[in-house]
Amino acid sequence: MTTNAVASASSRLSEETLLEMFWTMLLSRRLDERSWALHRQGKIHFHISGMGHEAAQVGTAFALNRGIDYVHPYYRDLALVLALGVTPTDFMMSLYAKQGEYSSNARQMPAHFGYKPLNIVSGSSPVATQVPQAAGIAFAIKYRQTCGMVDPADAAQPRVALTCLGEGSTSQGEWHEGMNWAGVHKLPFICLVQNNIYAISVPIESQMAVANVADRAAAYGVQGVVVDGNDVLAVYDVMSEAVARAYNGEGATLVEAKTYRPVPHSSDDDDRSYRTREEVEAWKKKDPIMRFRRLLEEMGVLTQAIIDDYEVRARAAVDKAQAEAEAAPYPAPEDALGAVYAPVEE
Ligand SMILES: Cc1ncc(C[n+]2csc(CCOP(=O)(O)OP(=O)(O)O)c2C)c(N)n1
Ligand SMILES: [Mg+2]
Repeated sequence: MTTNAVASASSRLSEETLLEMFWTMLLSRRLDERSWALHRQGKIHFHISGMGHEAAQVGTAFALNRGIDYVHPYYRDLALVLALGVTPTDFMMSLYAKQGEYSSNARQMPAHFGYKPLNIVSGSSPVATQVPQAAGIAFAIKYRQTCGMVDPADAAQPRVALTCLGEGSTSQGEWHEGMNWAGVHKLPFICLVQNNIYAISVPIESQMAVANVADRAAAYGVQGVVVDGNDVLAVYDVMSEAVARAYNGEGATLVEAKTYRPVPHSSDDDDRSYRTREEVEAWKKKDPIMRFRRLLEEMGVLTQAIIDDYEVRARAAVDKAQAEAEAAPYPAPEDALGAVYAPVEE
């Protein structure tokens, strides 16, 4: 094939889309930073961060048919869900656990993202439980497309189910079960492993005896791909191929995005106990937002004036989200007793 014939999907992105990707990554980072500050001020009880993972997540979201495909995220997926349509106010409402919170009326923990209108499926706290659930959704997609008993328009709609987790969580049995199911049934399924080399304090070498999570794909009969998770366009390219594979009935893909978490695991972790400051500082030179910024500047797509404008708008969006969440009431205490069991019909 000639070079032209293999032109990457990202080379066809418009300047407008490239800027939208950058904006989403920046907004996610600013929202994330504010969330840490709110926790340290004692205003919210918990935050778990997506910092450092923005390229892996935004590159993924932009390769999907957003609102049509199903996404079963994990707790680090703030940039992913923002790209899918969750708003900063939605997120702040969950941090503050306020009445009317978008996913569960404040019953779910923050960062357990779920939003039915956007096909975002909320997960449970035990890690990797989302994998067999997402493989089940992929099975349902394929069943609807092939069983001939459903709405023909729905059956004709190409769809994929995507789920995310960290590399440490691939040690859980659920991951293997979900991957195996996806391979056996050749499902329209993508598993994105965001490999930040730690599971809280446990480094990757204590977690697995192979170099890459994606090396295990062969054991399930699915395609395995390793990608630089700090390069948003590289992620977009491999994800675009994985989505095309799913849409074309060619089966599942395991994408491993290599990245880093430059902050503690959560607001309740102190990472100084298990890694050096030098390691964290070295990572900052690979920050995915700085990297994308440099690329877009070189391409002449991004200017200082645009960045200044984005910073002002991101700050305004985060301020507004915080103000709206602070002003909202808490749910009534008796709300905690409802929405667990179906009402008993007298
Ligand atoms: C089954 C289970 N065991 C332990 C935990 C506690 N826990 C929450 S997140 C986490 C680390 C997961 O690490 P990784 O999968 O690498 O994802 P990362 O947080 O690094 O993105 C652990 C051990 C849990 N939630 N569920
Ligand atoms: Mg990890």
